[in-house]
Amino acid sequence: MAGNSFGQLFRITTAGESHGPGNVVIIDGVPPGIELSVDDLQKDLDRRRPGQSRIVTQRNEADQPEILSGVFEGRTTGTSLAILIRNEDQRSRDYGNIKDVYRPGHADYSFDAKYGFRDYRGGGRSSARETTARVAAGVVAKKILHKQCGANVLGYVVQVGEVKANIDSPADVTLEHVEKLPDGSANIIRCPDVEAAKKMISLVEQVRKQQDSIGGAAEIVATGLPAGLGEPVFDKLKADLAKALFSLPAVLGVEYGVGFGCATLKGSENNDPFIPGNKAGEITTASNRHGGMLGGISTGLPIVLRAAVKPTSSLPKPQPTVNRDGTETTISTKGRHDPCLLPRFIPMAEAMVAITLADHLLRFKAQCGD
Ligand code: EPS
Repeated sequence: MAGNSFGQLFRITTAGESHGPGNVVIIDGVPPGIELSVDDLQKDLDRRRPGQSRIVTQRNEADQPEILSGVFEGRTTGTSLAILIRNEDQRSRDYGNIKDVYRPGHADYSFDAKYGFRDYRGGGRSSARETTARVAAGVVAKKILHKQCGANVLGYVVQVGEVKANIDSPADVTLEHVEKLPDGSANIIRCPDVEAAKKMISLVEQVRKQQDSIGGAAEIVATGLPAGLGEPVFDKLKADLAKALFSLPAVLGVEYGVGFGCATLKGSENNDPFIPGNKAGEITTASNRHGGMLGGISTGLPIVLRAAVKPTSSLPKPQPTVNRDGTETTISTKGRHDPCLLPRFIPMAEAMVAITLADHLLRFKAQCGD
């Protein structure tokens, strides 16, 4: 009922709020013997953490994970793995004025309508802060994918406002392209098309000056997976990946492969022809409009997904709204917010995709063997 768990054989359960003591994840189903350290977790947590650049929230937290159980002498034991990330830099006083007022675009109204009251500090349980726990779990999932089949999951920004990136071959983008510019400095927007990245950063800086925010889109690519992940009906891989991405805050759309572009295509234009692969007996397709899944089951081609992320709802700019008794008022949100969610969305999206794929890989192996 409560919906705080996700997955079957690789199962995560999270707890925590933006302004509580911390966020925690308990992971069941981690195979024994996987090397795991706090430093491994920190790498992706650093890519997600607030305060990492001038174009994200300036709430400054180190997001250092503590492994509470499930690891002994640097390797997973196979028992439940618990990871805690403490909250450090909360300023709950910023939220005193929204206790009885509904911030447009936020979950304030729907939480009150459901529970009768809410933790109004930050976003409470619906805060992006909760994703610290998922990113930590995502590191474990990435390790399982890599160890068991050499698979890799990588995300990057493809659109901010009207600025679109030109990515010729999603499967060839590397972590280096996403994190660094050619001069070695940090690619703070996480768009591998360098010209588009510059324009995106200027746009984010411009909307921030206007006390506003801007939306965008991310692409997430999984390579190196075998054919066969996903179940035929309700647990299609595409359905579980969509649920995984839609469970992240601010996601308004998910598509894979040609996505909504299929609406204008004829069947003969959309079908990817099957062809012999490089190795004897191997089968592949000449193109990848199907985004690596057919019948909701992986084909072995790269899985290519996109998520549309809304502009941050919290704005310093005054917006009309109502308070709890329905009286009209205006609100200007205090606190420290991202003018664009996309740069920090990337590790969150990678984590949810990796968690889903690790679960389906374990399920595939359990039923169909190696
Ligand atoms: C959040 C509000 C902002 C964000 C925060 C989530 O922080 P503050 O509570 O200081 O206003 O910066 O996000 C994070 C700190 C994070 O790690 O993602 C909220 O609405 O809860």
